[in-house]
Amino acid sequence: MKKITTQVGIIGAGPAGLVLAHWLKKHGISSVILELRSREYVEGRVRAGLLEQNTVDIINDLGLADRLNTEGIEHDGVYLSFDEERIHVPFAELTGGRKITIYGQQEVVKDLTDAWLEQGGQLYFETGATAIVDFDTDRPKIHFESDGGEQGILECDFVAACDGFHGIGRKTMPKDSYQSYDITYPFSWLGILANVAPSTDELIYAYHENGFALHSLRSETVSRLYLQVDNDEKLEDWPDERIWEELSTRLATKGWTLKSGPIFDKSITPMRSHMIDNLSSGRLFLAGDAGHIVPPTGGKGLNLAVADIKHLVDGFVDFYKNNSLQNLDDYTQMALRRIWRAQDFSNFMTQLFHKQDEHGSYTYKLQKAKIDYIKMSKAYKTTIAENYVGLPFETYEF
Ligand code: FAS
Ligand code: PHB
Repeated sequence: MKKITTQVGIIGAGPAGLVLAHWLKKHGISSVILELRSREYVEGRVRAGLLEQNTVDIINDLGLADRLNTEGIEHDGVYLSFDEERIHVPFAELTGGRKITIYGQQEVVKDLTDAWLEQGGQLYFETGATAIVDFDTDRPKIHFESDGGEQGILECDFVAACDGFHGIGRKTMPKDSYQSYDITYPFSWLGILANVAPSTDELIYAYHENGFALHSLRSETVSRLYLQVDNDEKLEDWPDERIWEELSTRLATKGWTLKSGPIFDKSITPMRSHMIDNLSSGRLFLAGDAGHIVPPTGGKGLNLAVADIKHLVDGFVDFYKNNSLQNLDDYTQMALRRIWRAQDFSNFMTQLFHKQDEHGSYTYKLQKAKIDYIKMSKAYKTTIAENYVGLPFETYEF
């Protein structure tokens, strides 16, 4: 039986687990990461692409942003389209210069994994955590099994379950220690990556009577686009021509054309809002998708995972530097404020831009009323702007 010891045992080498490992190292706190999947799989997984100002600042503070700062694409604003009419929200102007950066999640994962291994960091790929025990003591243990079937135990002071929605972290939490909240939306996102220059300088979120569409990007030569589809639709129902046709229709506006090109990645993602209102039990702490899922319409998933880590690191540093558990006891409270903010904003954007009822219905009229108010109100634009770029951490210290 393989035995490993460390200060913080981390389950999952996604954005949450990797940022945590690097940030703890910066404070001289050791950690070991267990990752169920292979390095190729984790680095090849196509997911988010929108980084909030806070996330970019944190990766820079960790000294891991060389490629992000050269290849990431900064945006000052976003286009909101409704019934083929487009308005612009200049969020840098409305938030004192805060911006978003478009940089693929898998690029973030590649950069942080490369740096962690180059610095001699311990990261076991194809090694799944199978059980978390003794987390009600001061020496919790993570039982793990590597792909080759080798069993092992990782003994530590704290367990950080950064193992996503399907991980064992949340499943290990005592059921009576939290309340959970769930919404599954009656639609999904069909997402594509295509080798074609983006047809827009900033993102376009579009409501159309055929359904939602989003024009995002990954570089000057790669576009990332999404379409609202019904939950029972399959990729085989969507040949490339039909995808480009529908994108052109839904993103249409006078004097603008969508360029199409070869699609090299296609996936359908269900849309859900999920969270539990307690992120720790004893020495077990949850962060990221392990504790909460938001629909991607607000671009919050990855950013919320990184924000949790800021509060968790505050807790671990307080323990190892001041021998105090105060900040760790406050972890859930501090993280929940931002999580509910992101839940609300992501739900708002999802309700505003997705087709949910007949065109012309009362629901549609309310969506239209919101868009008209955004058009006429600087205050409303500012609300959307500050939520979209992400509120500074100090805002939540009330
Ligand atoms: P992650 O899920 O990224 O990482 C968890 C890791 O834990 C995984 O690598 C997993 O293999 C590992 N793991 C699980 N169980 C384990 C075990 N027992 N032992 C060891 N390791 C284990 N957000 C957006 O903002 N925009 C998007 O467009 C967007 N698209 C998405 C598309 C999809 C299909 C999904 C699922 C999510 C998407 N998201 C998007 C949200 C996404 O970005 C997440 O919020 C982000 O990955 C969360 O990061 P982590 O919490 O680190 O979890
Ligand atoms: C993306 O670029 O993948 C992206 C951008 C904004 C979103 C969701 C996804 O709201």
